[in-house]
Amino acid sequence: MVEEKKEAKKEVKKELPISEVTTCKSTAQMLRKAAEDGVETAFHRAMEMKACPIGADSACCKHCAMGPCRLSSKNPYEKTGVCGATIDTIASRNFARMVACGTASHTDHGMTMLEVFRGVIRGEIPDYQIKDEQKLRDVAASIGIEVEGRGVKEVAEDLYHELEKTYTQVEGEIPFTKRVPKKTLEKWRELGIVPRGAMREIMEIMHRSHMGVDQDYENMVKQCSRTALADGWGGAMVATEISDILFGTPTPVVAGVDMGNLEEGKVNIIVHGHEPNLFESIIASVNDPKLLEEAKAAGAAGINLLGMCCSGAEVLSRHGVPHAGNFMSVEPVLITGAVDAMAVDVQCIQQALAPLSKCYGTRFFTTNPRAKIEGADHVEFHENRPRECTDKVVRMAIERFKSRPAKVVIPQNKSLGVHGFSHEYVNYMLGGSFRSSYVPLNDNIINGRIRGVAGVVGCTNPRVRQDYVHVELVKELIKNDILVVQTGCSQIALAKAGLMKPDAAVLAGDGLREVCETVGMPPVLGLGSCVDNSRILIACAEMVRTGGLGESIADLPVAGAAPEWMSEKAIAIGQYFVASGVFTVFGVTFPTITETKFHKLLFEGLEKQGLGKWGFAVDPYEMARLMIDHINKKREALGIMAARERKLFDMADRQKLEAESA
Ligand code: XCC
Repeated sequence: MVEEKKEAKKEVKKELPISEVTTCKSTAQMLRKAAEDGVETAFHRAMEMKACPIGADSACCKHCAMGPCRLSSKNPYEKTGVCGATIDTIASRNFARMVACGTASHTDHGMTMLEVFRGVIRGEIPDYQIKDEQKLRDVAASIGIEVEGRGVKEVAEDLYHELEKTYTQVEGEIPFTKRVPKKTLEKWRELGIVPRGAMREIMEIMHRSHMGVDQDYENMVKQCSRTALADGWGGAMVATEISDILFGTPTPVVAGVDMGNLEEGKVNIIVHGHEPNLFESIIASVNDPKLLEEAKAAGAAGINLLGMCCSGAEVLSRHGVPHAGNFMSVEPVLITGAVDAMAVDVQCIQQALAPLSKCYGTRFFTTNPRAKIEGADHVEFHENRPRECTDKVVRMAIERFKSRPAKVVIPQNKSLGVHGFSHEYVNYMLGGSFRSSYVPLNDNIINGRIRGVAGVVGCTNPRVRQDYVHVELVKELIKNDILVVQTGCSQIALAKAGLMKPDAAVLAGDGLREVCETVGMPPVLGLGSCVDNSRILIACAEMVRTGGLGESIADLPVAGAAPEWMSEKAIAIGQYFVASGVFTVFGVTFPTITETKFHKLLFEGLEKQGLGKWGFAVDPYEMARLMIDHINKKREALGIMAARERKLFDMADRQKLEAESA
C-alpha cells in the first residue's frame, strides 16, 4: 500500500460494537470488513469522541471574544455570559443560527435550480429542457400567473421572475405564500412572521444573533419562524418545483435500494449530494454509447450508476435509479472496494470520504465550486456544459475498473420497493384520473380508516443505532392506522426494511390496510429528497383546502418526526413545519435545556400562539406515542374521534345485513 494510503489509515483503538450502532445489514458487514482492513468510519469516531455536553444543551456562547462563555446545564439561570446574556438569549441565538444555516443551504440549492431554469428558457443551457410543461403551468397558475392561451416560454419567463422574489424581495410576501391556507397565513401575518425574501430573512437573523442585538428569546424565535418559512415555502419549494419542471414530476417507480445494487462485473459510479443537475448529466453520460463502448473495452459488462443520500433519493423517485444507502452508509459503501468513482456536490459530504476513498483506490471527485475537499480531485461542474465534468468522472471510473487495487466484497442485500409519490400523484392515486382530488384521503381520515398522516424524515446519525428509530417508529405508526410519508435518508431506511412495497400493508392497522389494499399502495410513501419535504407542505395545504379537517394546517391530524437527525438543515425543516402548524418530534438530542423559558416556548408556547410545537423523544415507541396522542387530540378537536371508534363495515356486517333483509 502506498504511503498516502497508509496515512489515511488510523489506529482503531476500541472495538466497535457493530450490532449496537447499526441495524443495516450491509453497513454492519462493511464495518466488520473495516476492522479487517484497519480503517475507521464516523461510527468509530463517534465512539471515541464523546459529544460535548455543554454544546449539546446549547449552553455555550462563542459569538464574541469576551468568551467563549459556558453556562451550567444543571443550573441554567445561575449565571450569565460576560455580556449578561441569559441562557434563553444564548440558546435562542444558537438555534437561530442553525435555522439560518439550514435555510441558506436549501435556498442556495433552490437558487441554483432557478438559475438553471433561467439558462434553459433563455437557450443558454442546451443540455436540459422543460420536461413537464403541465407542471410548469400548474406551478405558475398556483401563484397567480396567467397561463391560458400563453406559450411555454412566456409562462416560464414570468415564473422565473416571480420565483426570483423568493430570494431577492425585500418587502412583501414570498410568492408561494399564495399556496398557504388562508387561516394559516392570517396567523403568520398576525405574528409578523410571513417571510419577505430568503436573503433578507437570513441576513436579518445573522444580524440579530450578533453580540448585543436581539436579546429577547421570544422575538428571536419569531425571526427563526420567518426565516424557516422562507425555506419550506420558499427555497426548498422552488428547488422541488423547478426540478420537477426540468426533469419530470415523479410517478411511482419500482427500484432497488441497498449495497446489493453494486455489480462486481460493471463499472460502479455513485453520486452523493443534493443538487439533481449533476445526477441528470451523469445519467446521460453513462448511457452514451461511446462511453459504454469504452467500459466494454475495459472488460466491464456495463456501467452501473447508483445514488446515495438526497440526490440519490431524488433520482430514485424520479427515474428509479438504484440507491446504495443513506448518510451513515456512505463510508461503508467505499469499504466494499466496488465503487470505481464517487462524485459529490453539496451538503452532507463527510470530509473523511476523501482519505477513505484513497484506501480503496476509489476515484473521489468534488464537482461544485462551493464545496471542495482537501485531498479530493476537483472536476468542476458547469451547467452550460455539464457533460465535460460527468464524462470525465465516467472515464476515470473506467480507468479504476481496469485495475481495481482492492478486494471487492459486495453485501448481497437489495430491497425492491415503490418510490416516487409526488403530491400530484397522491392526488391522482386516491381520486383516480377522472376525479383526482384529496377527497378520498380526507374522507378516509374523517371516517377513521386512516387515523392521520405522519411525515417521518431526515438523517441518520452515529450517536444512535442506524435506521432503528426510523423503522420502529414507522412500523408503530402504520400499525396505528397512520399513513406515513417520507423523504431523505429516512425513506432509504424504510426501503431497506421492505416497507415501501404494497404488501407491507399487512403490517398496518385494519383501516389503513383496507385503504392500501383498495388503492394498491404501500402504507409508507416515499416522496424524495429533503427539499421535497415541501411536497408534504403542499399536501397539507391540499388537505385543508379539500375540507372537513379544519381551516388551518394546525387543525389537521398530522405530525412529523426526524428521529435520527444530525444536520442544521433538519432544524430549519423542523422549525418550518412547527411554524406551519405541525407537531414535530426530534430524536437523538435537542439543543435546549428543558427547564428554560426558551425550551418551553418551542415545546408549548408556539402551539398556544396557534402554530405547531416541538417534541422530543429518543425511544421510537415513546416518539410514536407522542405523535399518536397529538393526532388523537386533533381528531377530538375536529369532532371525528367517534368515527374512528366506530366499527368499520366488514364482511360480517354484510352477512348480517343480508340475513336481516332475506
Ligand atoms: Fe440525509 Fe439530505 Fe440528513 Fe443529509 S440532511 S443526512 S436526510 S442527505 Ni437533508
